[in-house]
Amino acid sequence: MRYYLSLGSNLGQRARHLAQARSLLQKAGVIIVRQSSIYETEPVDYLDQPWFYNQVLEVEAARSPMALLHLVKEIELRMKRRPSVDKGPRVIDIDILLAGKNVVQTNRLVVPHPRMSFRNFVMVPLAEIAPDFIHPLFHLPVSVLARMTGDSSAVRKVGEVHHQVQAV
Ligand code: PH2
Ligand code: MG
Ligand code: MG
Repeated sequence: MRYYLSLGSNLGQRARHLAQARSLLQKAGVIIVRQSSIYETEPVDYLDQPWFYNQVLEVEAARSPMALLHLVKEIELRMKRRPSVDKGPRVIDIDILLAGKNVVQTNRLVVPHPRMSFRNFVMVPLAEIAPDFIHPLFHLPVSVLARMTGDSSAVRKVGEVHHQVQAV
């Protein structure tokens, strides 16, 4: 199944943490199909913390949404993410944004991610690699939703990347 994942880090060597997360995903058999540029982003929700590096990945994974959630939690633990204040600083955060056109609503996982459409740090990188993807609940393309976040937090590109990573 095709997924979109959001990566975030705001502690230590942020770019290296994103790279390590991508590499651990690949080692677990997840294929990174496209990746956005990395953006430096102003914190939202919990404001008194360092700026983040954020990136969005399009991946192909032969796993159910719950199995992919299990894997990303394992990678977060492996990268020594320690419990912190809710929405506070972290070495790595890996969130499942979208699982194809599927809608998942369980206690442990909600997809599409319920806050994604209100966050520039998600929608700007997502629109870079998937502008035409139709949000399965709002029925609008990502490029349109990215202009409707209502979020005024700053997002700036750190480095350009080659979007195409692996052909499937
Ligand atoms: N993650 C949060 C809370 N706030 N702000 C930015 N800019 N980037 C994030 O990844 C982020 C955040 C909780 O996961
Ligand atoms: Mg998060
Ligand atoms: Mg998370």
